Amino acid sequence: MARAQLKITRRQLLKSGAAVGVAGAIGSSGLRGAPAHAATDDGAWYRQGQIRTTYNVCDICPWHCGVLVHSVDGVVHKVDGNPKDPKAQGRLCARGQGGPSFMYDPDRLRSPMVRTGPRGSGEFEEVTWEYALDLVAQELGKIKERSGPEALAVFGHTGGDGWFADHFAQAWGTPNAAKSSSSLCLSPREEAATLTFGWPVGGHEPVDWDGLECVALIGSHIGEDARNTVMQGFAGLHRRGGTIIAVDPRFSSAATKADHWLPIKPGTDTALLLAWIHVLVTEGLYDADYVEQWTTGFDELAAHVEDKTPEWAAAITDLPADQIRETARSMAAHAPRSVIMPGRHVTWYGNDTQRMRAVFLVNSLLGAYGREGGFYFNRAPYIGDYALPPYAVEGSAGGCAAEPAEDDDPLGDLPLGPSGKARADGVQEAFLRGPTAMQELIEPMISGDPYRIEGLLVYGVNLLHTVPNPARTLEALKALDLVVAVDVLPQEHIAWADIVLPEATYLERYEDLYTIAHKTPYIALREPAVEPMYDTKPGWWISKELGERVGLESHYPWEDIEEYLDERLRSVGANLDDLRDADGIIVQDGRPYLDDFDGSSPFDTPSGKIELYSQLLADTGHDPLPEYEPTDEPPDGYFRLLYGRHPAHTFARTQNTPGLHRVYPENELWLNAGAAAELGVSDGDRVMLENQDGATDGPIKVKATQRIRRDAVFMVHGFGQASEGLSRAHGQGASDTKLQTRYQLDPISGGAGMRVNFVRISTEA
Ligand code: MGD
Ligand code: MGD
Repeated sequence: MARAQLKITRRQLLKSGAAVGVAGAIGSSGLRGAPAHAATDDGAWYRQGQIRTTYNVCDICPWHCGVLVHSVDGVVHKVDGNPKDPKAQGRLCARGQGGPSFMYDPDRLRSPMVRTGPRGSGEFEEVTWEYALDLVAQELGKIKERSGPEALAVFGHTGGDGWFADHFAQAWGTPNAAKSSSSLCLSPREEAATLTFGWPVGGHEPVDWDGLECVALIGSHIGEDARNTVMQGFAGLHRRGGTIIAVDPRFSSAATKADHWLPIKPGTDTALLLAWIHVLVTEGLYDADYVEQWTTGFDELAAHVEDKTPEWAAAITDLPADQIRETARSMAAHAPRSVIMPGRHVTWYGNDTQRMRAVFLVNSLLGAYGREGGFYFNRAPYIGDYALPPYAVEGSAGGCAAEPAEDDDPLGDLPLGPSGKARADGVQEAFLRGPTAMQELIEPMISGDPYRIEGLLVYGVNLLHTVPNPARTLEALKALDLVVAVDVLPQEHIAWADIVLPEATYLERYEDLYTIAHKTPYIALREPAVEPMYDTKPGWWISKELGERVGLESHYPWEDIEEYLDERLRSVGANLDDLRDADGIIVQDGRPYLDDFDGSSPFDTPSGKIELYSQLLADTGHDPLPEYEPTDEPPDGYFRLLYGRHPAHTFARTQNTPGLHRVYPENELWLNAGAAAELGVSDGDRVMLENQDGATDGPIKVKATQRIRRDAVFMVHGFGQASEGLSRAHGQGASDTKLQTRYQLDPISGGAGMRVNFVRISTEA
């Protein structure tokens, strides 16, 4: 391939264009390419011309609601929830409505860039796509020749990560591909579900909200965790007078709507769950017929919880024994229309798979799985793949965005959720330790152990805000031979990249089809509403151009994305126009309840039943039944650092979005009012935080409140941005990540528990 012989030296690079500082290259000199009114509210955009409506899947958060995008004369003005979309149900959260503002953020990356100064200096020059892609291909080729394909790590998250962390990585031949939504989010849950039911929960938690009567929330802070469908379901339950039990050290938004708030001592939830099981079992409140027909290991579980009384748990959790008993009875009174939410961000203290198993055991005793008003079975839609040669390395990088479609028998078994491919191949053991853990790939970049990772391709991952211990990530960024970043904004890690490839936002591009495992499985379309702004390109195009340059042409045989999508849709008797005619969504039939299985078992475990006792865990040296393990206590003078969401922001990606920044410009430190008084700190004071290892961040504004226990503080994740290219977010609030120098590894899933850090408060700010 002629391109592969191209020789570009750094010296030539420097000559090929004027070097510019980060502010010039990725700075904030106003909108190029968009009319000035695009991001403003002049109230009359809909009178300015013909409204064009296109179909899309929101990418402001990984929940991925279907949206209608309204534009006039090539300017996007408004997005609405697609009424036909089973997730959006015609509505959209504040973040989703901020989509156009995200797209018209004047700080966006505008052009491919190559680094000219030292790593971290943020000095780049703008180059052409041809030049940037040739250079990436050349450097990748060197790594492969020198050290093999596995010396490249590929990190991915956000909507287009499949083109990179799945497709490109597998075709290229590296097993070192990871998604932040796995080991830093939901891998313990998916591991626990696979061990218990034989399949993971999947991207969309299958709570059957419409008929639900009682929900218990272990952490899950619905309302602040602003997933559209979940908020709609929760609001419906509240409206109907359903029972709400909120277990949270903080009086969260959900707790304000709850019948019972259990201000639990952080890290002790497994003890509470075991006591709940004790009450259900000893008081005969479990669904005995369901347990008999669909579960194994009940006797072992009953013996295991015999001494796990509410009094035992009360001493551990700081909760009254009566409240523990009363809430267990309340859940049982509504069964099977009664569930504990499976949770989503569950990497908390390192023993997280066991805590999640305990959640699933309670739900099983309530008889909730496959029952109306409990949990439905979420089945992935049938759709064929584009025919391709076998990959060099098989296995998805996992994560909630990766929802492999059911690609064989449309009437076949249950869906494959994240990492389901490993399960389908009959290698369930491989699931222990989950998909590759992102935080564990950092070490070989620094130490070379067990072998050196030399290159990193990072797509849509906010490296220095997402992975705990960013100081260690920085070390890795310094040690790597090649760092390529595909992003839309000048996030902090961009300054450390050698080559930056700016992607078009989701409103400006096509994507692979969204195949959503759901009660009614469905296929959803992302199409561009407008042309990409500046010199940005869609991820599918970047992946294909790169693939072709590194000799992977056979893995990218499609002419363009429309041909690719048409070919996949052919397997369901449709094409792109049909999908548009169907309002961007093709809905299929599911098999949501046990009754849909004609007596056969939907559970895919070795026993074909829900495994209350896990032989697989016993065989691999783990506790076959969940045990409570204490976590370290905060040292004197320190508070446990807790974190979570704000309804107007997603992770660390929206803090600079003009419309969302206005709603919540900086985070606050929730501090117990009594503790604040003892420290001499008042509401609104700005303080610095220092963690147990001496890492500092801030200043952050104190929210002195009775809504949090005395032993913990809380802040919204995603603030404390150091990138000067983010003109609004820069320097606002504090970063939880920078204070997370430690994490506790979950031995079963590989998840990184991040709530094992402590901070003390200094008023010197
Ligand atoms: P959790 O960690 O369960 O996250 O959202 P969730 O899955 O709801 O919830 C945080 C809550 O746990 C806080 O209220 C905190 O006080 C409480 N907590 C802390 N420690 C403990 C403890 O030891 N025990 C108990 N019982 N509670 C504790 C995450 C989810 O949010 C995820 S993973 C994604 S992908 C989405 N992201 C997102 C977003 O970025 N922004 C908004 N607005 N919504 C989002 N929704 C989703
Ligand atoms: P974001 O901050 O949203 O989080 O991890 P990330 O997904 O890494 O970063 C998204 C990145 O993608 C940003 O760099 C953004 O600019 C870029 N981006 C946005 N849109 C696009 C696009 O269209 N194309 C491309 N190429 N890039 C785009 C989330 C992860 O973080 C998760 S899922 C969880 S649950 C954990 N939450 C969490 C936490 O609460 N606290 C701490 N300290 N760490 C956490 N880590 C985990």
